[in-house]
Amino acid sequence: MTPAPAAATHCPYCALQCAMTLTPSAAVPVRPLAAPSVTAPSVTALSVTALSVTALSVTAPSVVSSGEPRVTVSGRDFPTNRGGLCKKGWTSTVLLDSPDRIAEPMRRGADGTFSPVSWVDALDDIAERLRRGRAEHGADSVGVFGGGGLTNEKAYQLGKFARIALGTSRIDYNGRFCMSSAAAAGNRAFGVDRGLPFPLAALGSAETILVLGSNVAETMPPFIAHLEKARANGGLVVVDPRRTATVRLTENGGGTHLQPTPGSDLVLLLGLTHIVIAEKLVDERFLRERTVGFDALARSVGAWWPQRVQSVTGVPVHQLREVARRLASGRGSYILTGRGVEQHVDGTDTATAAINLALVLGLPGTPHSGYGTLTGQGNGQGGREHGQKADQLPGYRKIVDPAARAHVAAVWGVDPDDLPGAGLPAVELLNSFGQPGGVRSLLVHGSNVVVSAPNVNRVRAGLAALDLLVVCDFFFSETASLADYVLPVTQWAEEEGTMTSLEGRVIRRRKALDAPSGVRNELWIMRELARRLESPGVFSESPAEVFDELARASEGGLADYSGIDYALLDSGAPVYWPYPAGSNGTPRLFQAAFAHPDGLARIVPVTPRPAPEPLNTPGSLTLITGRLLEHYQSGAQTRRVPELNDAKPHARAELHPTTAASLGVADGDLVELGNSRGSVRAIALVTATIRPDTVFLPFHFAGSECANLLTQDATDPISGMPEFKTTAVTVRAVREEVTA
Ligand SMILES: Nc1nc2c(c(=O)[nH]1)N[C@H]1C(S)=C(S)[C@@H](COP(=O)(O)OP(=O)(O)OC[C@H]3O[C@@H](n4cnc5c(=O)[nH]c(N)nc54)[C@H](O)[C@@H]3O)O[C@H]1N2
Ligand SMILES: Nc1nc2c(c(=O)[nH]1)N[C@H]1C(S)=C(S)[C@@H](COP(=O)(O)OP(=O)(O)OC[C@H]3O[C@@H](n4cnc5c(=O)[nH]c(N)nc54)[C@H](O)[C@@H]3O)O[C@H]1N2
Ligand code: SF4
Ligand SMILES: [Mo]
Repeated sequence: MTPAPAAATHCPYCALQCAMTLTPSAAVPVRPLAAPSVTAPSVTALSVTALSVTALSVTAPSVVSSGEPRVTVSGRDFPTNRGGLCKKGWTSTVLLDSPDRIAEPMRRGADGTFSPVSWVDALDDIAERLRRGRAEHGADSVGVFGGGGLTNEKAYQLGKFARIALGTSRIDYNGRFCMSSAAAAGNRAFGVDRGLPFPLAALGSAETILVLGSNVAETMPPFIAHLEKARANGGLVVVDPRRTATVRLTENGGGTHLQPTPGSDLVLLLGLTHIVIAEKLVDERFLRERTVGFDALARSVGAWWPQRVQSVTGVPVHQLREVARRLASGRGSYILTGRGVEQHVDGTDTATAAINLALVLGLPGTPHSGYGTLTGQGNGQGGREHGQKADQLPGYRKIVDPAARAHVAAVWGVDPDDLPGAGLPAVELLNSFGQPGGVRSLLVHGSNVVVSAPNVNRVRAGLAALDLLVVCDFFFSETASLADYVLPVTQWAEEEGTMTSLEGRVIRRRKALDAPSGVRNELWIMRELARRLESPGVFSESPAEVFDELARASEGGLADYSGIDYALLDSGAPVYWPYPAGSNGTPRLFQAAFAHPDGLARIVPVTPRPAPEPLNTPGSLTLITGRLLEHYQSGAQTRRVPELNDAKPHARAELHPTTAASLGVADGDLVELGNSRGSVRAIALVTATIRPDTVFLPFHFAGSECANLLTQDATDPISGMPEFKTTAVTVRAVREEVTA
């Protein structure tokens, strides 16, 4: 038997898109697997002080198998991960043969149990019910919820399917929970939103890097190699209310930890900007030649003198001054934001304040410096460019723009007047379920909303009120378990496609093995439904054909892919968008001009607003939520990987020793966190890494451990981002129950 060739591809999980090679097991040379080499080099966050950043990328064993997967993973050298992978990457192939995998379409019967059904029967019935729903309640009664994990091809086709096969405006996706605030701020300031407008490896030349609200050491472990120079220079500054694994990289001379009160980052940034202006550290020439709006900003930060900022944020004046001066040193400074500062009701303004600080220092678009946001999901960047967003058409175009409608309608072969208008952002979409005039039938592609959306009790009630819920997934996720139909789809190693990573680089996902016979690619599912719905336009099931169409649809847009095709990507050339036909792409944006028509960046003054729900009220703690190294998102995938789940089987509520003592809680005790929306039970993890006024929960767990039972569905007025990061809760010990 000739072994199948190895496939050069990328990890299925986060936006770092670490390069990996998948080798079919038969092709793996037989070699003794000595005990140490079968253990994946998990970059454990807790051993960060001992971690040699370079060793991480080179000492990874080349072959790791967990169980006997049909393919084995090896890290592949690439500028972003330099051969390194985290635990999730090493164990990613386990899910291809997971016993939980859904092998054929499933239909929920009247008794609530699922039974198999043929593809033809499932698709016929779904199409008929969609057609009926549309006839009775209008096209906008059908909704689509997409995901930032979908390939560019699937994300593009889903947007097209919604607009022309279903005729609905009601499409949005989980990127609204992820990148929408930074995207809105980037569009407003620079005229374009590419998360990192420079190659990631450029960070390696910086002497100062300010990381606000990101815990990259756990969320993208191989990333930390790019922080090494700044760290060696003592210039890594991490802003986080917790002393995270990333914060620990600042210890021993690596840099500075600023530990603000949760939700006070906007004030912190206004304070840093105030100091930069007051100490005359601004880049006057840059401001004059490349920006507009400085005078209004200077006036607006006037009131945020250091002492006042200290009293709001808790960050001492001397640290504020040190950080401002260091950023202005002129020796290469980057400012990066993550979800910790963006997932708030003022997330767009906070990201704007970070951009304003970068602009007064003259960082964006200049060599060895810049501002960027760290995109999260595997295709979180591409997923926000091709039309899954409620207000958007491919090429990062606006659906309300007549020229954009005309261009895209021509590519799709439809009349521009037949395209629907703008729909509803994710939280409003979810909250419309079962409401008069709201969505009654829903298709979900790549999200587990009953775990990951804010205020999930409300989401669950909305899903229950639907006439039809169809979920495409590999597993019975918590959302799939509520569906009328679950359609099993191919996983990453079983399909071809492209992804656009956090640095705006388009990369190839390659097929390594055949999918189980009962599962289908989503491009095929969309084609089959479109045919049954007698849709206009062409719905190809070939990823390369869909990509070529996407490239044409994007032509002339902000995210222009028109010069890219599979042959170019397969040549291994670095491909950064915008990549108009005939160009060589754009590794570094903004070198000559920003993307506004006049080429100037906009400095937009922003000011703090009162929180929708008060924090720090007597008797309450501030709940902050985030991630653990071992789990990905709603946990639908990683809770099914034994090695990951065994390491972190439950949500643990992190409490400061002083707070725990005052509540009478010891490490390992069961606690209940509650507020008006719900309650969560979790085991206490008593740790001094957290502030006494806060409690931390990861959001990867379901059932009574689901953090989003407590979160608010109040949203940012510009981006629609929910307030995921802060919520007031009460915490009490649960006495009657004994934990294992
Ligand atoms: N292991 C793992 N890695 C992942 C993912 C995953 O689920 N698991 N998901 C991927 C995705 S989609 C994303 S979006 C990224 C997210 O990556 P990150 O942004 O790094 O992740 P989070 O843990 O959500 O938030 C980062 C930090 O914000 C802090 N924080 C909370 N509130 C505040 C605040 O008010 N101010 C400040 N300054 N900080 C605050 C938290 O303490 C936390 O340490 O990770 C990607 N990588
Ligand atoms: N409290 C709190 N809540 C949060 C956050 C937080 O920090 N705190 N972070 C938010 C963020 S940044 C994000 S990105 C969201 C993410 O949360 P979700 O949107 O729930 O993301 P996943 O858990 O990745 O869900 C993806 C689902 O789709 C399936 N899937 C994976 N790939 C594909 C595919 O190609 N096709 C199809 N059809 N299915 C696929 C997986 O099996 C899984 O069930 O959570 C948000 N929720
Ligand atoms: S950091 Fe981990 S999860 Fe993210 S792409 Fe790399 S291996 Fe995958
Ligand atoms: Mo995300």
